[in-house]
Amino acid sequence: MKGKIGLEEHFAIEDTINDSAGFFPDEIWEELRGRLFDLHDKRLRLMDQHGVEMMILSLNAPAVQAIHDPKRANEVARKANDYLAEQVRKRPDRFQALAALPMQDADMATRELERCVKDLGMIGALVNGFSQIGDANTIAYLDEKQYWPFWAMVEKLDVPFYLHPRNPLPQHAKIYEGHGWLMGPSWAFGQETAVHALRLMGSGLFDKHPNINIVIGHMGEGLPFSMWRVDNCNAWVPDRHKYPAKKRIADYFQSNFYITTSGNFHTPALLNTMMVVGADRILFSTDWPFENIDHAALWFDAATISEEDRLKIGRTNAQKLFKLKGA
Ligand code: GRE
Ligand code: ZN
Repeated sequence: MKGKIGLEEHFAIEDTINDSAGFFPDEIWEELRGRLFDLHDKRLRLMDQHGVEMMILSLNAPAVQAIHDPKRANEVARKANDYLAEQVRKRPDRFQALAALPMQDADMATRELERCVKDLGMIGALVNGFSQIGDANTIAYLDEKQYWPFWAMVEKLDVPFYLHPRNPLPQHAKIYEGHGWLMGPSWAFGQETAVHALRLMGSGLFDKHPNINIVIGHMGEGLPFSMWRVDNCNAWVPDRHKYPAKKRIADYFQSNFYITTSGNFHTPALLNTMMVVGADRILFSTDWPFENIDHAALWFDAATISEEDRLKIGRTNAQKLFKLKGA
């Protein structure tokens, strides 16, 4: 399929590049390092080869979320955002941008989001899970009350918010001790992000701000498969669930969430996701440079779905969600 749009597609700057090391053997890291810095060369060539018309770009992970000092987090976010905006201005037909945000300070994050959207022309934000604030061990999740004024701005600006994975802190990762292969994209990323998304759904945030659109990657971080059980576990027990939100968790999942195919190029997972949220809420993505464009595109182009759904998932859903030209 030609004209695909991807929206979990990363780059890095000098200040953040090393956050992506450590997930890969040295020789692979050399390749990835180059891929993260490159925008206009190999990246565009591969996009051309595999029918990807546009990448909506975002900074690598955890990057700004792991900079404990709020002032420094703000500086690095601004630097990355200014750089990205400058690159997008060179090829707005091929690249658009999601803002990195210093969530260490909700006011700062709100101001930076507004600046990125209004002054730099960005079309959304991407945040890497919880933020470390003041020291390595003090963390905040995005459902916490300090962030609700920030969410009011997300709704007001009407831009999608991508909730991207990061690893849990070591003290929250005891279950993975001695089983390091489960950290990162194989399992811990998805677990961390799924719970974070469930916290948002149960918090009542979407009752107060029903027009917020959250995007999650990796075919929904396992949530489509588990959503029925989340709402129905022990359904014979009265008042089994107590959370601030008014509706079933699945109601928010189906109204406030979009899901991308990033890093999960598997047709049974896609079909399950289509059955749970529908083809209108699923969007093609690769997770470049951590996954290969050819793996994503060759799978997606041949996946056993209708051509109508392929066009929606590959292109038109993204055009609509991000109000891109041609929508
Ligand atoms: C990602 O962005 O999803 C990612 C990383 C690091 C390793 C693998 C991966 O940030 O998929
Ligand atoms: Zn990613």
